[in-house]
Amino acid sequence: MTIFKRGVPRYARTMKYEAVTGDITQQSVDAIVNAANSSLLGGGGVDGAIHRAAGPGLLAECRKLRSATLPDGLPVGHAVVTGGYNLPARWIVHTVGPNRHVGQTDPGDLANCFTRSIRAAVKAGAHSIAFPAISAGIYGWDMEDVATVAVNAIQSMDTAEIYTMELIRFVLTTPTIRNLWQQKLDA
Ligand code: AR6
Repeated sequence: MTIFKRGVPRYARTMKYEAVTGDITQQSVDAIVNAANSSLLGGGGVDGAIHRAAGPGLLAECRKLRSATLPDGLPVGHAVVTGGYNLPARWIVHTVGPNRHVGQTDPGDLANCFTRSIRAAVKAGAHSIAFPAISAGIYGWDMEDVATVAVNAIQSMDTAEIYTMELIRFVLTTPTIRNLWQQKLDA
């Protein structure tokens, strides 16, 4: 039986979650998420890797976004979509995680990064999305806290709102970190 909620078939598709070891720039998914900074103009960590792999078209689109719609930059916990350029992914969702080093310790901001990135990807038309461990690098959050916040936030989303999303993948850099995220998914 199909249950309808707000006009969409609630159980029309099955969402799969997975945690893998790898490089997010190499993921063949519809959208990858960038742990960016508010400037959107690149940086280190996964942001630097994504800009290098995507090529100069990405920076040009980010500059246009800044001058057209985001003159003050992208606020913490928000998300914006660009093209994927030279990446296998069609879209990049840029989000800005909270930075513990400047006192941004609210888990709600981090939760928003995950949920708003999924909403932005769904709106663009993505059926699959890959996340890095947002804020667990240069921004100084504890990896287990990030995994807990991410999994709880995503699993609390209204399924009707994101029913077209079929795959949510977390891309981690070591087997130990991957296993930690898998434990959160299995809990
Ligand atoms: N694929 C998957 N994960 C990666 C990759 C990769 N290619 N490269 C790094 N990671 P970080 P943040 C992991 O520092 O903490 C930038 O300068 C990394 O090991 O990239 O949100 C931005 O411009 C870590 O576990 O993001 C901002 O200024 C996780 O991705 C700032 O860093 C996130 O680490 C954002 O800091």
